[in-house]
Amino acid sequence: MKITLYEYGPTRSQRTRWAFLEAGLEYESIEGRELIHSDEVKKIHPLGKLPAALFDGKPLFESAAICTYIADLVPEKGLIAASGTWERALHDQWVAFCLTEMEAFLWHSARNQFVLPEEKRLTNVFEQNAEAFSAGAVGMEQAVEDQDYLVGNRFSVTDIIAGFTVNWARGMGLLDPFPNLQAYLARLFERPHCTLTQR
Ligand SMILES: N[C@@H](CCC(=O)N[C@@H](CS)C(=O)NCC(=O)O)C(=O)O
Repeated sequence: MKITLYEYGPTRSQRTRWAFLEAGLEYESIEGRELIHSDEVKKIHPLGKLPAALFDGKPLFESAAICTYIADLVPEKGLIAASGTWERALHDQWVAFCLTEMEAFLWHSARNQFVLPEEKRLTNVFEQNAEAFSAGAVGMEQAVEDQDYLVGNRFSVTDIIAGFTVNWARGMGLLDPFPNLQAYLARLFERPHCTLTQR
């Protein structure tokens, strides 16, 4: 299969790169900040965002969807449970929870800090977003209290997706109340293929 990944280092592309490395799949990397909103990427992602991928010419966007598909391509690597199993349901649960109850609030703060043009930025969203993130993080904190990883107590693609969010929160100083998430992140950083950065 010919795989092309449009990516840019410090972004959610970290998830897809990490998933490819764990899967042991070769891919062509097209990298650069200038790809964001480019005509080339808009052919794949309706909003021209990164990451975006082509699998044998077929477009796929959303980092979680790309990572999940990568994991499904290599069942022998044990990065994800089969469709229809309880563990797969837990993968879907944690991905949806992570993106909607945690990462969405980090992203909304980022948009109002540096993504949107200055004149469009709101100045009073940060406290509310931090509180909403923390409410979600309590749920994930409990999940990794008595297990090392989110699904079936073994590393999976779910941890790649969630780990990026948890690391983002660490960078924003939001992890202090969550010792279990700090330990979880430390475990993820120990993995040889981990692409998360200590920014
Ligand atoms: N939910 C998407 C988010 C993609 C996204 O927002 N990517 C950022 C880089 S991390 C981007 O391209 N931003 C440009 C923009 O917001 O217009 C995913 O996880 O892939």
